[in-house]
Amino acid sequence: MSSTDLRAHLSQNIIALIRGKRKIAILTGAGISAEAGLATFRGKDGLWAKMRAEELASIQGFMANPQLVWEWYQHRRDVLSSAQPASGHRALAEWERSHDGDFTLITQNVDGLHRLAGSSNVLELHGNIRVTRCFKCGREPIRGVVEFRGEELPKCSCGGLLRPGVVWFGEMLPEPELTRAFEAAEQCDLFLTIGTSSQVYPAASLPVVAKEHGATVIEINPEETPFTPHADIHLSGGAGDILSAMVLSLSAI
Ligand code: BV8
Ligand code: ZN
Repeated sequence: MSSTDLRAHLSQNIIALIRGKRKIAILTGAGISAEAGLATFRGKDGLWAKMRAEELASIQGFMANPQLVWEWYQHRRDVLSSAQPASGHRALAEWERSHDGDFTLITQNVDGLHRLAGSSNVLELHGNIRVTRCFKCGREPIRGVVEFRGEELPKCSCGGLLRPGVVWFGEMLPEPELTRAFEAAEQCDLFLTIGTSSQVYPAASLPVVAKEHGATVIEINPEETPFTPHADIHLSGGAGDILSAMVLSLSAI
């Protein structure tokens, strides 16, 4: 669909609906960063396609093979070092700036691209890949960037192994981010779930909570997900195209 058709399609039935909403909460997943060149997890050529999630993104996986896990995260950090926010990230930052009301951006992504695009009220539910902390004492090393280039595994001053500051399977999500995310889902009158396969909990329960509390829920994804049957509106397409057209139409008088 061309962007003008998309705008026309959006303006007839969605812009009017969105314009009237004051409390907006948004959940993003890897799909919004796919357009920045970052692989998703469960897509056909996704990060999990070659290896099992549990081997790479869990405490057991790290303890069993810290080198493999460090190689994987170092590779993702290297790819991220040249990535720029995509049009979807930029559109959400623009929308937050121009919105008159509450605007909470909840992300499962660990790439930091929402903040880089200028979004300010961002809740990183799964941590940030650029952060490093000690597996043993939890401290974040004061020295600069920690890298793993295949030799000695990075260590903390306490002697513990350092690890990426992300949330692995079986780990609790950070507070107060998680509490604020559920508060935003309960109190919002519009919830958008964008670029996520809606399979990882507790993040995947946020749009369900929003719906249960009376919000209008819009899903933006080129594919259907387990949440699609529960969405009020499913916009099938890329985050960048749809959000750019949406924000452009919202800004038109
Ligand atoms: C926890 C590490 C308490 C960081 C990740 C309740 C029910 C069932 C299971 C559980 C539950 N509670 C807990 C669990 C277990 C588990 C879980 O949810 N398992 C699932 C798989 C069944 N959850 C946990 O362990 C969480 N911890 O709850 O602690 C606890 C503790 C012990 C026991 C019980 C409870 C921790 C979850 C975090 C795990 N960490 N990764 C990293 O390396 O990045 S998971 C990984 O998946 C990433 O973090 C990622 O953020 C997350 C979600 O993936 P998506 O973002 O959705 O990406 P995906 O590739 O799947 O989908 C991309 C989508 O984009 C697709 O739909 C595609 O169509 C779309 N797309 C593609 N292109 C575009 C697009 N969309 C728009 N535009 C495009 N251009
Ligand atoms: Zn330590």
